[in-house]
Amino acid sequence: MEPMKINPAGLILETLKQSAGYVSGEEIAFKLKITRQGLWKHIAKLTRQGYKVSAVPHLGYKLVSVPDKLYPYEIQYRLNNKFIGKNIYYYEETVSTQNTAWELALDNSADGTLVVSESQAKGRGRLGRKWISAKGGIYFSLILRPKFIRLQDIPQITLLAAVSCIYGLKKTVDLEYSLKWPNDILLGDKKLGGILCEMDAEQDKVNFIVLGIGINANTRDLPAAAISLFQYTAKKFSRAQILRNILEQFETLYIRAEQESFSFVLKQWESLCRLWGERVRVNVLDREVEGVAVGIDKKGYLLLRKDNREIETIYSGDVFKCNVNPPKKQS
Ligand code: BT5
Repeated sequence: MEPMKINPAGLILETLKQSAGYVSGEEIAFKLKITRQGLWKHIAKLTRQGYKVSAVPHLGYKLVSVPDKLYPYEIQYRLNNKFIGKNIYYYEETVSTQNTAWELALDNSADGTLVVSESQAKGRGRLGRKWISAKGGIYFSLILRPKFIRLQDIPQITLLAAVSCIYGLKKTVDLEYSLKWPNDILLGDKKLGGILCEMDAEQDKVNFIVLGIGINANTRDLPAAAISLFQYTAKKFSRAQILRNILEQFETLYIRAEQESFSFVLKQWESLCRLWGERVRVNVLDREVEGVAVGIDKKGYLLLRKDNREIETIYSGDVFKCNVNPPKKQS
């Protein structure tokens, strides 16, 4: 499938969005250096994509409504970024944006390239778990080629992404979001989104990172432990706007981490996590550990105070509050 990129249709949209009233066809055609017939074809294409454009003889064109789609020109409209999301590959459906992004990364796609899809046939979480990816959600992967990140810093990219998601979401709609170690974005006590960080590395050198994020925005049917913005508020949101806000927050934090270090991200992450002082159970691959969550260390790993008062550092696993049952196992 061919990716969708910014094209004259995007520029026509931009012109229409900037005007409250009608814009004459002559004016648009002149601005874009295309014929009136060419303009008409692009408008027809936009209409097929779900845009409602009013066309009135002698007056011109006016944008009436925009579909809730993650089209590149919707994401990039007023995107205030230097490199994150400057290059976008859009799909109606992919197997997984992680797979597509990985192939593009191997094919030398630029730092900050975004792969976004309306749905995924086989969206995945950590350890090959399934990520429900029905239409209405936001599914995307970023290709990152950081020069400043060493292998041991990689978990902190997940934390940085999580903080960006909360700030980006808050900018769109201010709700009770929080974070759960290591990669969950919660709304109330249910999972609103998740982050998957995969990388290509050799020895201490990180070649590229494929950072995948899934957010239940306008999704309807989800399991009991999950929630979408729509389910929580009974309102629909512009997914393109949410994604744009997240991308802007991500670039700001990423550049700051490059200039300073990750320590500010760790502080922000800690302040957005509601686990501290809670008794939790952690499933660590082949065993279970119980204790009180007390914080994260300088590298972003979870610190657990066990009953014998020893502090154990948890490098990976799934955390559950002791009064909450873990969700049923999925393949
Ligand atoms: C994650 O894994 O939370 C990472 C999810 C990353 C998804 C994005 S979407 C774009 C990109 N392309 C992909 O293929 N993946 C990334 P983990 O911590 O392992 O959580 C997985 C668990 O979350 C599942 O086992 C379910 O219990 C639960 N789950 C599945 N789908 C969900 C959904 N849509 N919302 C909330 N929880 C879900």
